[in-house]
Amino acid sequence: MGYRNKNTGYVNDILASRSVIKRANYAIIPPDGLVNNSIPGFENCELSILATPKLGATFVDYIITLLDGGQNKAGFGGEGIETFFYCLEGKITVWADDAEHTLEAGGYIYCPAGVILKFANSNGGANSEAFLYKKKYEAVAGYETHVVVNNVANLEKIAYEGMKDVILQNLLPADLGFDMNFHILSFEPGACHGYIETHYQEHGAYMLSGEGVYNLDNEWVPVKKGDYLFMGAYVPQATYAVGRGEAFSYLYSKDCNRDPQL
Ligand code: UGY
Ligand code: MN
Repeated sequence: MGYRNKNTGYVNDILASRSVIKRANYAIIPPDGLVNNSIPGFENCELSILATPKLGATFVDYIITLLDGGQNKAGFGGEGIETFFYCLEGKITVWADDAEHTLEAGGYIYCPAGVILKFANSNGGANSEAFLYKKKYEAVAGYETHVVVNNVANLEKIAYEGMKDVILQNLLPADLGFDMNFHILSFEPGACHGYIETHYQEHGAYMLSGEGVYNLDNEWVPVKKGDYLFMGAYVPQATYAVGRGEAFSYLYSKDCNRDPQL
């Protein structure tokens, strides 16, 4: 149900939801409960806001359907704000300041603070889907970031912490200028984390494929493709991949390379 799958109106059952919102701790946001938002600059886009500072995140995540003519040519990001844009489906032209690139599924662009990101659907009249992120950049003297444009198909597949059926891909460079990174973790059915993580860093995670049972603050919850998870600082977290045949994978952000502020 819900606007994202165009299934609105009365249901023949009791209203129910898989959403769980624990502010400043964690959140599970399935697509069914999302609503359409209009934000100046975004034209012909259906846009849902995911994690924000109101939920306890230091970043903002969005999921966007770019309709025919969907674009943001007014510009996104800019002074003090770094941005990341990931093409989930379709074909999207992006500009970092004035340099043009084309993204297809798995393609992404990172724009440093001060660089304006623009984008436009270029999928021949069909919709495209994208994930968008912004955060205040935490600068460190002597280091800087740069525009990154790539596709996950080009990235090294790393056996995660020695487990061959858990694959990690790092989307941004390890340079200390970057105060965050995006990663994809992909678990074959039956694979899992090696331990329940408890760490200072936050995540916003978009489920790309498959199904898993996720431990968030020691509650086990089923999640699947299309769901979004917010994991705040220190929330215990781990997953078992379940489902049949398809890997459980998700795209997620993680802050890095900075000493926590007092
Ligand atoms: O990088 C991470 O912290 C990652 N392993 N966390 C997670 O998958 N919840
Ligand atoms: Mn983690």
